[in-house]
Amino acid sequence: MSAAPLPCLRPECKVAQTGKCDLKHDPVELCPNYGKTAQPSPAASGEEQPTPRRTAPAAVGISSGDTMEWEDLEAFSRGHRMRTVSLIGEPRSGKTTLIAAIYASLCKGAIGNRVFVGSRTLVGFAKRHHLALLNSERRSPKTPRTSSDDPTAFFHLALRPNDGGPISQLIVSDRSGEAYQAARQDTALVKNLTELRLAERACFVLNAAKLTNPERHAAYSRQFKQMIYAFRDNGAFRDNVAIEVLATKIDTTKKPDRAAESAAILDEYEAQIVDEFQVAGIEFGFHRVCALPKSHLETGYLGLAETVARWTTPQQLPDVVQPAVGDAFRQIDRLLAKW
Ligand SMILES: Nc1nc2c(ncn2[C@@H]2O[C@H](COP(=O)(O)OP(=O)(O)O)[C@@H](O)[C@H]2O)c(=O)[nH]1
Ligand SMILES: [Mg+2]
Repeated sequence: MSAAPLPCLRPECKVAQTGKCDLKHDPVELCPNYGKTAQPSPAASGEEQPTPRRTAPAAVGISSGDTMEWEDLEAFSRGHRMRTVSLIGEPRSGKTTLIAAIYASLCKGAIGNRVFVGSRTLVGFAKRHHLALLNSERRSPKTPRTSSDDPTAFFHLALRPNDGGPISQLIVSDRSGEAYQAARQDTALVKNLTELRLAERACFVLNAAKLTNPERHAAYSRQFKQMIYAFRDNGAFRDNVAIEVLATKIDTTKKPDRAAESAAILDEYEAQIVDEFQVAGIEFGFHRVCALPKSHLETGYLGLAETVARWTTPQQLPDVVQPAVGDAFRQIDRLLAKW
């Protein structure tokens, strides 16, 4: 037989025998201890209590401002119509410096007629720019090497034409030149260059310093074209991709002792490459930039505004407006016909 429950929580209270509350509550039911039994503690009962489930508040993502990776870009693409450019080139061709130069130019004001509206990757830009230009104790500026282990980095810029046109959400990808070099040599690796499928515009960065160097010209000019062929012919790009060759380090070709010779080499190579790669239906261009005029200061920064303008030219979208119906039956159609 189980013992009757104690009518009071306080063991010294005699309410069970006398019917009177030790604490003088009358009626006894008013006593907060009356009719309650002490709960055995979990430790005393030996039972393991389930730990109460705590639901964490939903995490709020705070952008670090560094370059975007694939997951960030996927999230970004769900909310924005992007203009995508992939910078492609062998190591040390000048890809990262070009990005740093565009950022540096925007820090001073509009670039050509494109005004800065915003960026999700300002910290990423600032790091590249800082490392490209501000490393102390160096006799000349130097961009740190993009490591082959680094994932593809995506930079973002929101730009608006200063005549008030629509804002372009520009995304530029940068990755280590080693990955591109390896894929040129072994085309089985082309499929790993996933950022290229995303690109509306493939920008092959041509190192003009190497091209115009008599000792390196032959090998380099061949390898450069080989890279375009390897990627284009192995399905690296989407069907309607625009391809451009961007000859950078133009300042190195302007040194007075070899300027005429270098200009002739560049012109000839441009004519050759345009002839080979220009196909009907695909935009193809050859352009020149100087992103860091350290070899010939007089050249100055060159071609940056044109480059950004090209990358953010408003797209010609198909017209989806219904043609107006003449002499329409419905009032709404007649209204539309007036416009
Ligand atoms: N003279 C000159 N040097 C440049 C120019 N652009 C880049 N460089 C230098 O070329 C080297 C490689 O540049 P980087 O941007 O790191 O090449 P990446 O490997 O293609 O990203 C660095 O030392 C840069 O300072 C340029 O327009 N002119
Ligand atoms: Mg780099």
